[in-house]
Amino acid sequence: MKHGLFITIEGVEGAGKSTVIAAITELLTDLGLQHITTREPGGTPFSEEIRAILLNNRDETVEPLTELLLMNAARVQHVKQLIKPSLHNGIHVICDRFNDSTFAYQGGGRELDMHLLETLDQLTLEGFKPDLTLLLDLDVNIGLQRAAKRGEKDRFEQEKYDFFNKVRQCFLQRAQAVPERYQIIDASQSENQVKQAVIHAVRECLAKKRSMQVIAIERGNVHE
Ligand code: T5A
Repeated sequence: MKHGLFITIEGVEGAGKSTVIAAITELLTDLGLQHITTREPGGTPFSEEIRAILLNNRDETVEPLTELLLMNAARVQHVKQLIKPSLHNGIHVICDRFNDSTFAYQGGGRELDMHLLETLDQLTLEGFKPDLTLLLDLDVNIGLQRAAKRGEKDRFEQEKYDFFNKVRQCFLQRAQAVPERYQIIDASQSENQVKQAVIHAVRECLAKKRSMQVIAIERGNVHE
């Protein structure tokens, strides 16, 4: 039985997610491990169309519930069409944002009812979750300054400090509640220090996975 690792990267705008994903890709390539990188919202052609709808600036106000439903719709497609089939083929999947972003942005930032989010999350993912979530924690102002260097702001980036601070606090609460799945990384460190911390966490996760597979093989539970 083959099964890849599912690793998600989370954090506020400009926390350095794209930067660390490049470092993880380099590590997995050096180790000769098959992997893909993907992102949310998005990841499949259909979900990328939903991403454009969600991120484009527009005059019409987008209702928080509309936003929530579209995030989850894109996720169903992404998980069923790309993430799960890749994992089942032994391919590691590195995903730029996943369901923690929904809890942080639509729950924390937009203040939608968390019970509603939990219900939709269960409907969307049926209990499926990442093996490891790296939370790049960063002061909101620093993140926004870094993100601002990129040019035109998308619809989310138009939000103010208070919104992103609620997002950050929600991420932290979720990570602190389940420490075995999350690694909180101080993203205010230099790029190199952040990359080293991320690589250490990914190596540990790979080692844990390997030792679990060895135990399963010894017990005769796995036929490779
Ligand atoms: N969203 C998403 C929801 O509301 N709900 C959901 O369920 C989901 C899935 C997606 C938007 O959708 C929202 C959240 C988002 O607003 P996105 O493009 O995925 O948008 O997210 P962004 O956060 O906008 O992505 P960014 O590209 O802004 O941030 P990154 O990837 O975290 O940052 P990165 O790596 O591009 O770095 C930004 C800059 O900082 C520098 C880099 O060189 C770069 O210039 N940098 C550092 N500088 C100093 N020190 C370091 N340690 C640095 N690391 C990076």
